[in-house]
Formats: sequence, structure tokens, C-alpha cells
Amino acid sequence: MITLHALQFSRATRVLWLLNDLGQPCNRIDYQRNAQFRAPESLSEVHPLGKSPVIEDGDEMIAESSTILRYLDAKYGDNSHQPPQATPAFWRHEALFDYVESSFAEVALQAILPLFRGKDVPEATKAALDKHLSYIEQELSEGPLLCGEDLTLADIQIAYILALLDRFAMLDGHPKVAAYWQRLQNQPGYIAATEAAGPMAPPK
Ligand SMILES: N[C@@H](CCC(=O)N[C@@H](CS)C(=O)NCC(=O)O)C(=O)O
Repeated sequence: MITLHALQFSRATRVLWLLNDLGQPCNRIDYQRNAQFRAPESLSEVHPLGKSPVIEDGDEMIAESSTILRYLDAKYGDNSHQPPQATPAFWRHEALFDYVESSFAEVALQAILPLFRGKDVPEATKAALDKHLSYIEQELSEGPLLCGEDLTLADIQIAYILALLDRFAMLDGHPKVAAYWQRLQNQPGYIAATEAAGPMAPPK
């Protein structure tokens, strides 16, 4: 059985969500965040980076949520959470999926981290985030989800960042993205994952 090392309020919910969609059970090992909102030292005994998620599947140990989602969807889902390979839709999805961790997360976290510490967000950071949320709005034009009607890995990947932004009311100026976030929260895999492991974002 797959083992999931799941830190509280973390990207590990992405993995749990996909596992639920694929009907794959897992042995979830939970780690509580410390007072500084960091991972406990015990996660560094699992993987050198000390981050979550990490999965173990037989002899494989895989870190990086995007790689884990691709691996699970290929191995257990027959790529059910992606458009058909070698189509324009496939490559558009690849770009959106990679965009979340490669570009969007960094900008969003620059806004979220000061708010966590009770500080103001610099205007330049707000402007950068605004640009990204407008981009996501544009990419939702074929909606209701990023790639139309079917839930994809990109939707699961982006949900964690939207949960954090929503926690700090940072989606208020982008009603289309806020409505998309509401739709994601109605997805059965999201509901099952958060019922099992708690919310993605820490409570207010
Ligand atoms: N790019 C990595 C990021 C992993 C990551 O930063 N995870 C956070 C939780 S969402 C973490 O473990 N933070 C704990 C810490 O840095 O102490 C991924 O997508 O898996």
C-alpha cells in the first residue's frame, strides 16, 4: 500500500485528493506543524528536504507534489486526470500544472507569509499577485474548471494555493477565481481528503 507522509495544512492534501479520486487507499502518516508553522524534525528523517508531501510506493520514494500526482495518475489512473496525450489540450494542461509550483506558488507565498506574521503585504507583491490572478481568470474562460468540465491534476495542484489566498481574503478582487475555488471545494475528492485529514489552510 502507498504510504503518504502528510504534514498538517499542506500540499499533502493534493495527494490525498487524487488518491481518493483513484480509489487508492493509503497509509497516511501525519505530522503536526510546530509553533513556527514549520514541519517537525521527524520529516527530515523521511526525506532530506524535510518537506511534505512524500510518498513511498514499494521501492519508490517520491517527493514533489507535481511528480507524485503525475506518478499516481499514470500508475493507478491511466492518466485519467489529464487531457489525451500529444494533443494541444495535453500541453496546455502540462503548462498550467507546472505553472502552479514553478511560478504561482512563489508569488502567492510572498503575499501570504507577511499576512501569517500579521504584517502588511508590499504593494509590489500585491500587484504581482494581481497579475497572476488575472492570468488564472483568463485561463478559466473555458471553465468551469481549468480544462473545461473535467477535473485535472492542474485543478488539484492549484487548490492548495487558492485555499491559502482565500484564508486571507486575497481572492476578493477576483470573483471568477473565488467562484472557481468554491467549485473545487465541491469536488468529491477534495471533500473526502479534507474530511480525512483536515482543511488545507489553517483556520482563521
Ligand atoms: N515544491 C514542493 C514544496 C513542498 C513544501 O514546501 N511543502 C511544505 C508544506 S505545503 C512544507 O513541507 N513545509 C514545511 C517546512 O518548510 O518546514 C511540492 O510541491 O511538494
